[in-house]
Amino acid sequence: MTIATATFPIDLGAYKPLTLDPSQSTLTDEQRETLKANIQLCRDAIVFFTATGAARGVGGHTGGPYDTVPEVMILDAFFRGQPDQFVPIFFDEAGHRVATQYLMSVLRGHMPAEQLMRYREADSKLPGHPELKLTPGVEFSSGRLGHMWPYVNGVALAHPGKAVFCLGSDGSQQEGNDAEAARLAVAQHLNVKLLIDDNDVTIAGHPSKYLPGFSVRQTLEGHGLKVLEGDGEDLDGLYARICEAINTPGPVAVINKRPMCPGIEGLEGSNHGHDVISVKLALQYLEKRGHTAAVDYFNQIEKPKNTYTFLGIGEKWDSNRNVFGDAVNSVLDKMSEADRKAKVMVIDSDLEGSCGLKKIHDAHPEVFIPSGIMERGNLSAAAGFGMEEGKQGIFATFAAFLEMCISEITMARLNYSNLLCHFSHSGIDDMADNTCHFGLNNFFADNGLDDGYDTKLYFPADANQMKACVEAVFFDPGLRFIFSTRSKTPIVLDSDGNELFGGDYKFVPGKDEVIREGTAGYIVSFGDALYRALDAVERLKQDGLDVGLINKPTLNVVDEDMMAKLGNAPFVLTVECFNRKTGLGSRFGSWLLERGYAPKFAYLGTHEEGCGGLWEQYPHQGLDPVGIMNKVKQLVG
Ligand SMILES: Cc1ncc(C[n+]2csc(CCOP(=O)(O)OP(=O)(O)O)c2C)c(N)n1
Repeated sequence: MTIATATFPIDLGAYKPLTLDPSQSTLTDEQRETLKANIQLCRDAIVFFTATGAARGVGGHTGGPYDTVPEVMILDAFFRGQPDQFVPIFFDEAGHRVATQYLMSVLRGHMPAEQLMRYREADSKLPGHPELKLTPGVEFSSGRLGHMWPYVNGVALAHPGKAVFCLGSDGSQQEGNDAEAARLAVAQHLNVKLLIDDNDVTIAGHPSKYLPGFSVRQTLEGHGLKVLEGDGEDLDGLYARICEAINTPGPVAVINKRPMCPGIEGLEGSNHGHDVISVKLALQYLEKRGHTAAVDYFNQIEKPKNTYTFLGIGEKWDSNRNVFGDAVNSVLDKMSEADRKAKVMVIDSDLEGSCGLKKIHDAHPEVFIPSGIMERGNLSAAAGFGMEEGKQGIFATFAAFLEMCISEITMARLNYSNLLCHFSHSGIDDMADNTCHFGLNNFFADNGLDDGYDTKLYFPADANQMKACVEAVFFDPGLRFIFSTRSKTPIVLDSDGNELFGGDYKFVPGKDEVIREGTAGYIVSFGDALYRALDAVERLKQDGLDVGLINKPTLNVVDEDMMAKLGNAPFVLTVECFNRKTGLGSRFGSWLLERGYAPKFAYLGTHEEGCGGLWEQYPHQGLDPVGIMNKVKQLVG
């Protein structure tokens, strides 16, 4: 584990609280030198403490916060110099740049610098995106792209006479929300100033390549904003443009062109700079900058590991989000190229590497569209492709963003689309990104009426079941949603140690599956909660409590035979990673009652905001085997 007593190895005391006045649009030599020193210091600090996230295996983001340091330093000096002229908050649309917020919190005296060395660690209160009221000094919540500018418009309306800043990015500008925000800002002449880092880098690549024709400047000019574009690394020019933006009433966008990670060898201009810097490159950078103590600190960091041994599973763990891509490929491989092109279209929203679509991109580029960060539009495009019988549109992103697409899903259903969606990063496991990235409300996808066009929700439990599920439902008509987690899941075994979903297993939509029989009562579970529930069941059996386990891989279809079996059991406990308020448990009790069954009943699910970190999210929610066993004992006791 991290040595908690170590001191922050870069002297943040060297930070010089500068005061600037935007009515003076040129910098004195002294101001310029101070700004430059502050920028370098903060960039070094960001490289250092975000890399501790890489060293601990909790990931993170370096390039975005590193890039935008110059504008943040200028704002900090304005906020100090003219506090009444501004809402003094560094609102940021790109919440992954949270390192900036944490660093500014330290520089403003809200946290000790040492806290930064626990970036993204469980229970450190430094999760992957800013969360208001969680972290001292953090003044807003962010993390879903395109969700902040519209919000900042409201802040500006609430503070007439003050300028409100919003740090933006060429990634967040791709979201439709920002186009709406632009129109409102222009129509209402809101005093909103956007500082947009236009580095031509997002996660999957370069917008100029995958979205040719898209121009942040032309987009915003088209909406009627005044745009001041220039080189973000030219400090005098940047300063002058920000001053001009402040001195011009109404909405202004200051667009700052720069390569990703300027000055970081190995990352400059690369989309790998979006993610956390590798320890190797960070050491190289810090060594070159003379930060020996920072370099030495990495020797003390140990990757935390979950050492718990789960019962009922095989040795192999696999990543179902990638297995989805492999499984789609195995269907596509069997089709002719002409057939594939005519019948299948797969569209990405800048997350192909994370949600398994890259596998399809690599194997079958002829059916693949690498698109922008435009989930709503991309889902609708997939649905439109699948409007005709025999055609399938395939869409994928993180489950958190399913919440954005509910209306598009409704329209896809009303248009009788054939749409196969993969929402990876469902639930909470391994989510250092924390609460704004939890995929909790996946049942919202089943938002049609009883007589509506077919909609099915599937959450396979392991790699075998994912393959079987994709194969079984690929050509089905209707809306199909397949869920997977960020984390790997183990292969589920039967009581004899054989792979439960291996061999000639066939996935049958709508059918619940007995994983273990039991006489004391049943746990009903699915997805990545299933193997944890299985471990609990095995241990309870060892303790003499004969609890059974049911897998419910089709989440939204009642299996009447299984209901009869469960209804006559002494208790039913549902265990899931989804929101307790909207998940399976919130409806399973009604399903039992309306059939005249009344076993003892309880339901476990995600019910609290996250604790950061990786697997630690599960015990934090009481969803780990210990939490499950305790709940069972409560029910039977
Ligand atoms: C609504 C939404 N969709 C997708 C994501 C996942 N995501 C996080 S950052 C990112 C790319 C961001 O690019 P940009 O904002 O330009 O940041 P930079 O790469 O410059 O750090 C994506 C797609 C998200 N956080 N929110």
